[in-house]
Amino acid sequence: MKSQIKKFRQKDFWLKNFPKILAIYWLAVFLILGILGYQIVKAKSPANLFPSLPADFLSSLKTNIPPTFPTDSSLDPCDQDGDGLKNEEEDIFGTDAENKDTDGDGYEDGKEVQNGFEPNGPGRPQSTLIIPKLGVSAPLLFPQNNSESSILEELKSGIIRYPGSAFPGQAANSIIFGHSSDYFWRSGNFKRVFSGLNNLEDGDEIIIELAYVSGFKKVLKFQVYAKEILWPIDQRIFKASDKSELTLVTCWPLNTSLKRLVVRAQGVK
Ligand SMILES: [Ca+2]
Ligand SMILES: [Ca+2]
Ligand SMILES: [Ca+2]
Repeated sequence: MKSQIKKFRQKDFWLKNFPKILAIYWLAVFLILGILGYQIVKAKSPANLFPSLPADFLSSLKTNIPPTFPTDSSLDPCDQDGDGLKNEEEDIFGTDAENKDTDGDGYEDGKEVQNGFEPNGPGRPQSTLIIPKLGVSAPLLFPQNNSESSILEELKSGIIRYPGSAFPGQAANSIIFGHSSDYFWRSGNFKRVFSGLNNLEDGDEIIIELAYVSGFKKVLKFQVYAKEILWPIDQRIFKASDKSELTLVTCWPLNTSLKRLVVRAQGVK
């Protein structure tokens, strides 16, 4: 008898509270859907193309990457004139290893190269990144500002060297970003320039052609040696190196910005 009363009370409880239970159920469903929707929109938002980059990213990058601007030549015996370019780098960029300011414009060779300027004359070099296997040939741009809006604007016209990382050919890591996908309504001819990056394998060639206003030209060759898929917050993306390296970075999987596909290549002489 007692158990019958108990069962009846339980049934009565569910009947009485059914509207409340239903309301709580749907509230929970909407809440979960809302959180999921927000996460998806957030992940795909252009404003979060670089969600991983902390505010102090640039300074951390500068500490991780070997210094390119030693102020005292005695710090680096390989940099004879103390302008921030090692002797071997001066050779690559056609500058004078015994003169801090080869073109005499008031800016040292190292600072001109690092900031994407011509160390042998006025202006900036035309720079092109070529990946023969993928049929990619795109202008390599050098934004001076590492804000997301600035980088996204530059990515409409090509691929970019991340500000603060090495100039290609310097004995350090040059970090290069390119789109693998982008919203259809956004302008630009390079929205999928790095969409085939996952097809690169060890030994594949990457070329950077530099054409300076002065007429000086240089072809830099690199070979792929590693490929990784990392979370955006993973600082290994910005691995330091004391050798000439390229790190190509793009959003992955395709049509998302959830993770980063990272292709590493080392300089070939
Ligand atoms: Ca030097
Ligand atoms: Ca020099
Ligand atoms: Ca100069």
